[in-house]
Amino acid sequence: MSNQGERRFRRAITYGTFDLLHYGHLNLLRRIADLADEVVVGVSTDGFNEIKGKRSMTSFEHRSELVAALRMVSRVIPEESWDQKRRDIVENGIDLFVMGDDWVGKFDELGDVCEVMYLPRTSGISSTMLRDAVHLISSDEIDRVLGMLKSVAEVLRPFGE
Ligand code: C2G
Repeated sequence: MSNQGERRFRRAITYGTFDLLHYGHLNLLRRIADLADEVVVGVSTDGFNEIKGKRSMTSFEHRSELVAALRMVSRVIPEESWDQKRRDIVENGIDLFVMGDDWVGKFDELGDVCEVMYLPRTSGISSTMLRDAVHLISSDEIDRVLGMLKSVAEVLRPFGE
């Protein structure tokens, strides 16, 4: 963790859905906090998720509460549209815009109002992976439990006759 002196920027911003908050999100926010004194996060609203074509397991309220609870996050604002970034940067006195490098190049046009940086994504984890794992476990798990219940019913049947 860099000390106050090394931080090159005053206030950074990043945006995202942050569904099923995981260590990939945390790694990004931690690295941003190493670069800037304050970190503002634009959390995508449920309505904007629809525009992005993204389904999230948890609501905007829960996703933004979790992000706001992180020690390195100074403030959370709603992300409702693709084109609010420039206004957010100017209105919030942002001097650093950061995204994971799956977005590399996509926001370079903001370079005239602040520094634009893309940091490497954390490999091996994503909200999609976690979402799929939850669905996978639930269907497999249900099948396994149903099988067990059927076996128990078979054993008990003679006693019921
Ligand atoms: N991220 C990461 N490592 C991961 C997963 C995500 O560094 N393993 C980063 C992404 O690159 C992004 C941020 O975490 O910068 C949030 O990721 P998502 O919640 O998936 O947000 P996204 O759908 O990329 O929305 O206007 C910008 C959009 O709202 C970004």
